[in-house]
Amino acid sequence: MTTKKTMLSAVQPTSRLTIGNYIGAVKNWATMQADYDCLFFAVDLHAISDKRGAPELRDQTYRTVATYLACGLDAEKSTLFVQSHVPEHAELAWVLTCHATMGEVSRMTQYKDKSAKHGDSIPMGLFAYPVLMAADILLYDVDLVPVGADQKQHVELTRDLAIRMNNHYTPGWDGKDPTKVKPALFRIPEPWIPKLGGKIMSLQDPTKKMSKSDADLKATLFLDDTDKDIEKKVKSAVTDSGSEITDADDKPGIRNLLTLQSVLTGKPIPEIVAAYAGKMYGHLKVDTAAICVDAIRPIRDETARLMADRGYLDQVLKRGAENARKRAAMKIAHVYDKMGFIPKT
Ligand code: AQP
Repeated sequence: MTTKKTMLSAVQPTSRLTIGNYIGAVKNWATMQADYDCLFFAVDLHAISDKRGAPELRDQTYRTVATYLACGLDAEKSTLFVQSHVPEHAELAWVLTCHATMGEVSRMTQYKDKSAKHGDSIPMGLFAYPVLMAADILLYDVDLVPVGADQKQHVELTRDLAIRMNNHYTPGWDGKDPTKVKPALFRIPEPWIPKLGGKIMSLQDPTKKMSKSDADLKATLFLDDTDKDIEKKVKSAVTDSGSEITDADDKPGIRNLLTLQSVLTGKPIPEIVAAYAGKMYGHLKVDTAAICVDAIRPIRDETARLMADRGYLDQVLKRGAENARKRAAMKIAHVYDKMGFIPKT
């Protein structure tokens, strides 16, 4: 039995991973995995909340897992799997759907942003997405969920649902009097957001988050972009009026480049700014491009190597799913029991 706290996080295999997914999420998972009992997975069930073709989904799912490994996730230390290999995620999602309210789910900012392009035909899956995410987390009694800033609201919804269900099905769970404490139905997870880099911005519109499914390919640095593409994209990044390199609210484009540099080199932003005194935006772009090339190149090369070895990826996923399924089956049986479902014989 491990005494480590449990940590869980995931990426949607909707497209190739971006430097935003890396800095806001996967890079931190790799550093933290030694200290936690970790579950990392590709949320393929989430990815179909916006339609895509079967070959694309399959390829992106493998690519997501290969990228995880290339970014330093270790299949010997962490449980790596694919969401659809553990059917309990969908089962618990239905249970939570019956306890969530339309009002609280419709307040989710990401839903408002992502549904805007669908007019009157918003897929229900897009609406229910945060409830499935809550199931992903609550299924494993998770302590910590490292995410980018855009997902904080979803972790807060997860906490609200867990507290609601604990109060209903395990009343007294949170008693401050230790003699009254009962085991809760669900552990209440905490979000973890990096102090810097929790929201890397689009290179073409620095007021908008960099997203892997942005239609404008120049807006996004993918973790398998060529060196030339990275250089071109960073050099054509939209910057701000003026010419002084400062970290200021009215210079979101410059701030984004400074953030990329700072997270990837470990240098504090004021030190980077000081080094550019009297220099032009062009200098900042050239250096940022070189730093991004150095960070992305090994990830790209290792991802390509792993993508050519499907047998190995399948082996990693099989082991991960077996481990995750054991934990998930125990949890769902406990939840069903507390809710009054007749046990399977
Ligand atoms: N730009 C970003 N900066 C920092 N962190 C980010 N994340 C995403 N974009 C940035 C974090 O990456 C993790 C995985 O994200 P996801 O795939 O589950 O969904 P998302 O937040 O919707 O990411 P994308 O890239 O914008 O995907 P699409 O385009 O498919 O919707 C999360 O921890 C997220 O916060």
